[in-house]
Amino acid sequence: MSVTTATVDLKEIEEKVMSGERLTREEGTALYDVNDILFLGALARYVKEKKSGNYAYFNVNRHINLTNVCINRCKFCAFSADKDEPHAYTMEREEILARALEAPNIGATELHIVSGLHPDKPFDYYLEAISSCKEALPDIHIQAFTAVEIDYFARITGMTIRQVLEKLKEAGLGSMPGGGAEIFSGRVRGLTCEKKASGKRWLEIMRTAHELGLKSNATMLYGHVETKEERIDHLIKLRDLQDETGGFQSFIPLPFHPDNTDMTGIKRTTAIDDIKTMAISRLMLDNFDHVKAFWIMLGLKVAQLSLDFGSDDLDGTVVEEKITHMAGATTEESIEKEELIHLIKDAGRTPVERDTLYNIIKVYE
Ligand code: V47
Repeated sequence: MSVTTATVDLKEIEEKVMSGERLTREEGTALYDVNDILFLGALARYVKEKKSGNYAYFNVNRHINLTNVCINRCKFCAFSADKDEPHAYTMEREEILARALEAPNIGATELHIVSGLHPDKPFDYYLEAISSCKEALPDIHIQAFTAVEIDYFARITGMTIRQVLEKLKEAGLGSMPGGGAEIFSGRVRGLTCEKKASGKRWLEIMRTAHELGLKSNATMLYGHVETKEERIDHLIKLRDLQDETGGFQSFIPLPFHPDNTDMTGIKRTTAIDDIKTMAISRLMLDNFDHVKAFWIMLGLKVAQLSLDFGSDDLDGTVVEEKITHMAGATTEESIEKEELIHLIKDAGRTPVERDTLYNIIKVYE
C-alpha cells in the first residue's frame, strides 16, 4: 500500500486499522491531509468488508415532510419558511395519509417523516400524523422525527424527552432518523443554527431513545464553516455514545448544498472531500455497523463510487425529497429500485434490499 503523506505515520495507522485498533482524534484529523485517496479507500474498504462483506444495502422508502414552517430558520436550510411566506405549506391529515398510502404501491417498507418546527401546531399534530399512518398501514415501519423535533415537542408540552418518546412509540414510531446533528461544535452551531438544540442535547435525546429501545441513525452536515478538527470531534462524540448505547444503526455524512440558503457564498463540496469524508467516517466510527451514502445529496455517481470508499448503503427510493432540492440539488427526487440494484451491481457489490432495521428482505445475487 502506498504511503505518501508526511504529517502522520500512515504505516502505523494502516497497522492499527488492520488489527482493529481504534484511531485517535489526532490520527482522524491527519487523515484529512492524506492526498492518496486510494490509500484511504483501501483502509475504509477493509473495514466495510469486515462489517458487511460484499453486501451493499438499499431500502424502498417514501419521505414525507409534514410542514416546512419552522421557527429555527437555520442558515444552511433552504427548505424552511416563515408561516406567512408564499411557499410555506403544512399538510393536514388527508394529505399526509394520501402520501403514506402511496407507499405500498411502490413496495415501500418505510415512511421517513421529518418536518419543520411549526409555531402553531401542537404536539398532537405530529403525534396524530404518526398514529394515522400506522393505523392505515400497520405493517409499515415509521422512521420519524429528528432529535431536534423531539426537543421541540418536549419544550412545547413541558414533558420530558422520555415521555415524548414514549408517546410517539405508543403511536407507532419505529425508529429515528439521524438529522439535526449538523456539527456538534457550539462555535459552528452559533454561526449556522443558533436556535437549534445544542449538540449536547441532541446526544442526550439519542441516549434516551436508545434506552427506550428505539434505534436511530446519525448524520453530519459538512462542507460549510466547520474545520476538519470539528468534523472529527463530531465523529468521536458519536463513537463515544455508541460505545454506551449501541443504538445507532447507520451514519450518514451529508454534504452541504448552498443554493437558496443564507450561506450561498460557500462553494459546494468536491468529490474528493465527499469521498475522503466517507472513508474517514468509516475508519473513525469503528462501532457503527453501517455508513450510508445518501445518493440524493451526494449525487448518484459519487454515491456509487463511495461503495468502494467505506459506505455499504445507498439509502432508498426516497420519493419527494424537499430538503436538498430546495438547496439546489440536481439529483432526481426519487429512484426506482432497479436503478439502485444496477448501481450496486455495477460497483461489484451484492445488492441487498433491507428493511429499516437492516433485516434482509432480498439478496439480489
Ligand atoms: O438535519 C439541511 C441537512 C438533514 C441542507 O437518518 C442539508 O436515514 C445539505 O437527516 N444541504 C435532514 N443538507 C436529512 C437527514 C437524513 C437524510 C437521509 C437519511 C437520513 C437517515 C437522514 O438535512 C438536516 C440537515 O443536516 N440539510 N439543509 C442543505 N442545504
